[in-house]
Amino acid sequence: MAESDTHVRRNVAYPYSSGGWGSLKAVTGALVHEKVPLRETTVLLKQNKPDGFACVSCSWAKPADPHTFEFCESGAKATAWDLTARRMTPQFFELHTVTELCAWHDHDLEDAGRLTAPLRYDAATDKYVSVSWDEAFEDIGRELRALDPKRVSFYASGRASLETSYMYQLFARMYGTNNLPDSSNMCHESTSVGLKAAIGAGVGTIMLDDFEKTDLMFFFGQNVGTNSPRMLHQLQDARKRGVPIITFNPLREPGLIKFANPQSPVEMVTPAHTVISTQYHQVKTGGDTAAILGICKAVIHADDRARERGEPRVLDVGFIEEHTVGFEAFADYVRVASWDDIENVAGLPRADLEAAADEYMRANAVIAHYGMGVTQHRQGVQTVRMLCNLLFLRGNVGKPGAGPSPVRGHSNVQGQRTVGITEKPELAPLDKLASQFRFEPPREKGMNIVETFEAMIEGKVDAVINLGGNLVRSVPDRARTEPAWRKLKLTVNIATKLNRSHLVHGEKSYLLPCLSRIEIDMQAGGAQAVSMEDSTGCIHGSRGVAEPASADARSEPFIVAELARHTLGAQSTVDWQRWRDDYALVRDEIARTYPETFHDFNARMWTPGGFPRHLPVRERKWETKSGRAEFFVPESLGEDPDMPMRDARALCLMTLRSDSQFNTTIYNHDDRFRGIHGDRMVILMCEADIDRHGLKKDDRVTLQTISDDGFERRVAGLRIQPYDIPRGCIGGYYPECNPLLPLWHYAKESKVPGAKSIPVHIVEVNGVPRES
Ligand SMILES: Nc1nc2c(c(=O)[nH]1)N[C@H]1C(S)=C(S)[C@@H](COP(=O)(O)OP(=O)(O)OC[C@H]3O[C@@H](n4cnc5c(=O)[nH]c(N)nc54)[C@H](O)[C@@H]3O)O[C@H]1N2
Ligand SMILES: Nc1nc2c(c(=O)[nH]1)N[C@H]1C(S)=C(S)[C@@H](COP(=O)(O)OP(=O)(O)OC[C@H]3O[C@@H](n4cnc5c(=O)[nH]c(N)nc54)[C@H](O)[C@@H]3O)O[C@H]1N2
Ligand SMILES: [Mo]
Repeated sequence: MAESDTHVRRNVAYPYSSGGWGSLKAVTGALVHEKVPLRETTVLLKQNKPDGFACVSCSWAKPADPHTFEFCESGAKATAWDLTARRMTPQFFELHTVTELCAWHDHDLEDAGRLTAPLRYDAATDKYVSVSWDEAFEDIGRELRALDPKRVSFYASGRASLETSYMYQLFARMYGTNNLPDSSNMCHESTSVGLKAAIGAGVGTIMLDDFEKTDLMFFFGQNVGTNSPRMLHQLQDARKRGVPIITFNPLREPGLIKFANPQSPVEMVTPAHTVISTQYHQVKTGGDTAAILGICKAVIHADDRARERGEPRVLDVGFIEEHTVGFEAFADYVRVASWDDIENVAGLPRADLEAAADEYMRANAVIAHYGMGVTQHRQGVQTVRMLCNLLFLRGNVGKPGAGPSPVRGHSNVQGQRTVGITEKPELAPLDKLASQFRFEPPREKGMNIVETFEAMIEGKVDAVINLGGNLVRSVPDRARTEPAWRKLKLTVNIATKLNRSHLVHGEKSYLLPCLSRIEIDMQAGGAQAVSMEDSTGCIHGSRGVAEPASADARSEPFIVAELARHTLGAQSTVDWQRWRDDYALVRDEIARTYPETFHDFNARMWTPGGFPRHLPVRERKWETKSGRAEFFVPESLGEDPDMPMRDARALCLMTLRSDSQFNTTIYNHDDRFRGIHGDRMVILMCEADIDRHGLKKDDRVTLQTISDDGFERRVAGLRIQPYDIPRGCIGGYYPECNPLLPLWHYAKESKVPGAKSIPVHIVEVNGVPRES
């Protein structure tokens, strides 16, 4: 208790809470900035409603009985960004060459508005020029037919619907490749690999009603206030029931500290904020394996003592015996682990970890939420497995109010994998697709993101098709990946707005403007709806309500169907035109391929709250190698192998999001929650490190990645901002810091780039080189 109290008191120093008046002001500001007409602002009332559209921002669950305003600041900004009154017409492109647009800031590119008509890059004028849809589809089809399918990659960014994603993977496979990289390759792939091995399902197991039944929640490396704010509703209700929340995060994140609910008038007019985290542990970056090990050590120690004294056991012995393998080896490892090592790597005192363990042992049902702070590390998969170890000790999987909760990113990133977007052939129902569509799908492994870019650098990729995304900005190692991208023969971009990856283009390049799913999607078969899967594995329908940004933009299913039709021609056994006109037919096919989850799909897609995917682990049926939940012995305490241990000047850089961005889309240059305004070229550093490195607040530094591969990776002009963060750890923004992240610095089992632990040196201060 004393532990919680001190943490609660420390919160007082933080002026920013998530939600509250600041949040409402930001939403209104976004609508005004985008010049959204008043009648369109009512569109927000349809956001995340059973008969409305699923928010284009994060993938958090949509409740069956939504609030009147079932949106958050981030979601409202994302909606305003799509509803904007601004347009990037072909006339705009007549006025600006691509070289000229390259000099624009990323923010200004997207801020110039929605793309309205299909465009083709014209090398003679260095401009994007108008092209008819038919010409575009015919030319892209012709180009693709002339290429080797193994040298073409089909990227999916995670926003496109289940219908579009299913069509997209089928198109790629009929064309002849499993090269289906997606954003989860940079995101929760460590979850897909780690959870699959541990519990037999690569997704989280909790649902919304588990929040009503849980006794304790952990947060490891997930910034809920910024990145999944609607979840604050459930957290706040749980806190009102007295449920403790224990957070592990190097940064003191205001969004994890307290919450002012903009939809609760009482909290808006009184300063009484609800405390979110009852314990807040500022673990060192990459220290989570060690921290979790410390908690496990305290739990197993307490159980050993209880056994000796003949007291009730601390472990859920019934669960461990009936449902798991590997417990003894794990327990032996934990018993001999040294507290000194644990404290050292976690950067936390033993007493803090014991305090967390005490709460854990008191709770009968525990949820572990986690995000990029866990997955984007060299040891990301191992940490996911350690989290499972911790949950297994007290049977916290497959019972009400308990389970792992990887909080997903893009609004349908989990769903696109569910319907076949994967480069791993064993994860796709290839035999099913073969018989359903009478073709022979490719059987060899395709390329994920890192592999696509490794191959591109070696000149082994000819074309990339982009269903959303901005890879030139989102992938690591910009100085190596951007020139490789420029050498592609063909880049095809299905997008709502112009971004850097369209300007840094291949020899041939097309820009195909699509509708946002906020918009009414009228096809030959009438107004169409689509569907997505949220972070809790529930599937929802989504129907657009706003006027389309342009009569000449097309829906994503339309564009994918036409690309497939023009590329595959008569060899295709699919009637793409019928699918294009009526997405219900696509849902019928999804139901045939995946009957356990999607049976009666068309009838069930409007179920309030969504319908749950088939997930046997919720009933403690483990689809693992052993048929049981698998304990795991970590190979190390989690130290990053690329971090030079004895180099006192080395710093560990994590790349972060602000509340004013959605990935590479920068709404503005503020980070309201962290109290940073007008500047994203910032390095968060603790006062002790500022002194130790002889720096002052607002100094501008150049960072250089520590590596011996012969490449110099630098980012200059980063302003020093004092912040509450552990010594040796610093924070910067994604994507500005991506040039520092080497392509080979990834989690070895999942190939997720280690964006949260980049080893760097300060090599310049205010333009003056530092002695090395
Ligand atoms: N508004 C908004 N919402 C978004 C997005 C967005 O950009 N903007 N992006 C979407 C996407 S695609 C994703 S994947 C999610 C991302 O959402 P999150 O998973 O929250 O990802 P990040 O903001 O990158 O960082 C997460 C947190 O990890 C902490 N952290 C860093 N290193 C460590 C570590 O070693 N250990 C621990 N315990 N913590 C660490 C950071 O301090 C930060 O608070 O959000 C989605 N939602
Ligand atoms: N250093 C570092 N790098 C990271 C991360 C990090 O934390 N640190 N995070 C990683 C993560 S978690 C992710 S998910 C990736 C994301 O990486 P990407 O998927 O490459 O990037 P996004 O910024 O999500 O894509 C934005 C673009 O999508 C297009 N778009 C927006 N809405 C739509 C739509 O409805 N349809 C279509 N077709 N296009 C649309 C717009 O043109 C917009 O410019 O980045 C990763 N990279
Ligand atoms: Mo993500």
